[in-house]
Amino acid sequence: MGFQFGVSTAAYQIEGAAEEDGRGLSIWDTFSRTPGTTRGGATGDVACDHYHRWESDLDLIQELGATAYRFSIAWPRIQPTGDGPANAAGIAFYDRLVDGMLARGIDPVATLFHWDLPQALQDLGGWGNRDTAMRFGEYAELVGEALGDRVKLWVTLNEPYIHLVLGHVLGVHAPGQQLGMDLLPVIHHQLLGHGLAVSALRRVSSSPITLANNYSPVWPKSGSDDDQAAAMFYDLVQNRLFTDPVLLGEYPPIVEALTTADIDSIVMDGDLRVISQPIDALGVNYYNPSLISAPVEGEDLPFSRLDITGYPTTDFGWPVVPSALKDLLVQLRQVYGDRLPPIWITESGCSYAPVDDQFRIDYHAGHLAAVREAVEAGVDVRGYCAWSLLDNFEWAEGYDQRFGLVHVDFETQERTRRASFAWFREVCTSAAPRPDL
Ligand code: GCO
Repeated sequence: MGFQFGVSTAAYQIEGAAEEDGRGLSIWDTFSRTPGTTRGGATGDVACDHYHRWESDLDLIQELGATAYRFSIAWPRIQPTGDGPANAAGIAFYDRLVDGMLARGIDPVATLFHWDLPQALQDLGGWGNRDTAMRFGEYAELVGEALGDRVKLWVTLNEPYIHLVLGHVLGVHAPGQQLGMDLLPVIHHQLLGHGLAVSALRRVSSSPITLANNYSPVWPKSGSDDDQAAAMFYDLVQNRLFTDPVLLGEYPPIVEALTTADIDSIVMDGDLRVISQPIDALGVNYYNPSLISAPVEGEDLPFSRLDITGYPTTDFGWPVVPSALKDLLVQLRQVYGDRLPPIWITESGCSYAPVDDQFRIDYHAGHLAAVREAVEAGVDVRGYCAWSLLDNFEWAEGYDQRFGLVHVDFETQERTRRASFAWFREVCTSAAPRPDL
C-alpha cells in the first residue's frame, strides 16, 4: 500500500514529571487537581512516567516496526508561562526524544498542541483571547527552530473541536468552561493559532504540516425534515467548522449561531488568509459515527445525539463501525475535492482492557480494511497511527479506559505487550515501502 504505520500519544497523557525541569503549569494540571473533575481524582502527575522511560518506550515502538511516532510537545515545558524564550531543559527533552526516534528508524510526527495550554495563558483568557493565537505562533517558531530539521511531519492542533466542546461548552475537560453558545472566539483563535503556527514553521522548517481534526460521519435518525436539518447542522459543527476555514478559507454558515457578538469583531481582515494557507496533509482522528435527531424536548441545542445500537461496543461504550471510516474518507474527498491534501489517519483506536485483546485486533483490522477500501476508491491516504502505544491518562476518565497496544500497570509502571501488539507488528513489518510525504 506504500504507507506509514505508526502509533500516537500525547504529552499530558503519558509524560508525568509534572514538576520537572522547569515545566510550567498547564490547564490540565489545574483542572485534574480540582476535586470532582476526573474519575477517581486521577491526574497526569505521573501518568506513564514516560518522561523517565522514554528510551524503553521508543524501544517498544521500534520493536513494533512502526515507521512513525506521533507524540505531542508540552507547551509548558517549552514556555512555562506561554511566553518568552524557550526553557532549555524542555527543549532538551524533546531533542533527545526526536534523536532517539531517528536512531531507531522512526519518523517523528510532532503535535504542538494536544490540549495542555499553559495556565498563565488561561489566566489571560485562554483561547478566548486573541493574544493566545499570537503566543502559539511564537511557541511554534521556538519548537520549529529546535526540532525543524528532524521532525518529519508537524501537527499544529489536536482536535480543536473536542477541545472546544468538552473544555468550553460542557466543561468536562480543562479549562472547565461553559460558555453557552458564545463560542466563536475559542473557535477562531484556535484556527488563527494554527495559521500563525503554519507561517512560523514555514520560516524555520521545510517539513510538511497538518492539523488533526476528529471526524464523525453523521447518520440522521430518519428521513424527516427535522432530523435531516439537525443532522446537517451537526455535520457542519463537528466535521466542517475546523476544516472549511483551513481548506476553503471560509466558515460554514452556522458560525452565526455560535456567537452573540459581531463576527467582524472576532474574525478580522486577513485572518482567513492566514488560516487557509496551504497545508501538506490533513490529519483525521476517527473513533465512531454520530446518530443525530431533531432536538428532544427540553434540550436547547439544535440537535440531539442518540446512542447507536446494533454494533459491538468498546469499554467506553463507543460503537465500532469500521465502514463509517471509509464513508468519512470518501466524503472528505467529495466535499473538498482538489482542496483536500493527502490524509493521515492520525488516530484510531479502542478502549479495551484485557491483555488478550482480540477485540482490539478486530478493531484495527476492520479500520485498516476500511482505509484500504477508501484508497481503492481514490482517496489519498498516507498513514495510519493507532491510538495508542500505551494505556494512558484518558482525560476525565482517568486511567480506567485503556487504549494501548501495550498494557500499563500504573502501580509499578510495568509494560506488557498485548496480543494486538504482536498483531500490529505483523502489519507494520509486512507493509510495502513507503512514499515520502
Ligand atoms: C483525542 C484524543 C486522545 C484520546 C483518544 C481517546 O485526540 O481525543 O486526542 O487524547 O485519548 O481520542 O479518547
